Amino acid sequence: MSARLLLVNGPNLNLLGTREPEVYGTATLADVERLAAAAALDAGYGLRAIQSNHEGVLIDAIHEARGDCVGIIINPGGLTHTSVSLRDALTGVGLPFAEVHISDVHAREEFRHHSYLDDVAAVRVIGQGIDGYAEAVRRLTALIP
Ligand code: CA2
Repeated sequence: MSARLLLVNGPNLNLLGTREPEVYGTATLADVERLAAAAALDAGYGLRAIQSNHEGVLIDAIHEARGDCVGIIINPGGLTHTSVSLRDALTGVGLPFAEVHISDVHAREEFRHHSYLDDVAAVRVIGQGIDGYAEAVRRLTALIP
């Protein structure tokens, strides 16, 4: 069986494709998960995907990736800008991870400019729409021995 990646999408990303197409495009979360799984397969990896609107559920999923996955691709949604606990979970499991943002957070409100993950992420992909997930898979898997 091939090694696996964990794809984590945080709060409100289940709304993709339903609102704010000018910011987030028209693709759905299912499209994102399909795209990332295809990129993982191309790179020789399997992929497990989770989305939750609950910080603790995301943290539990990150903990469970230890021993099961070799890397994590995460779009933490708004928790990017608020959550020390999510950062601690990611550094705590010690897996390399890619931080993805669909929109260009640096071109938006100032409160989106700060990330609690930016200095510990192995890869960051920002403002490339949903294609950024595939790019993150490619760049992260290139770093995994
Ligand atoms: O650009 C990104 O991917 C974000 O991580 C998305 C978060 C936002 O808080 C970050 O600053 C940047 C928000 C996700 C909400 O997604 C929606 C999608 C469609 C409709 C409404 C919200």
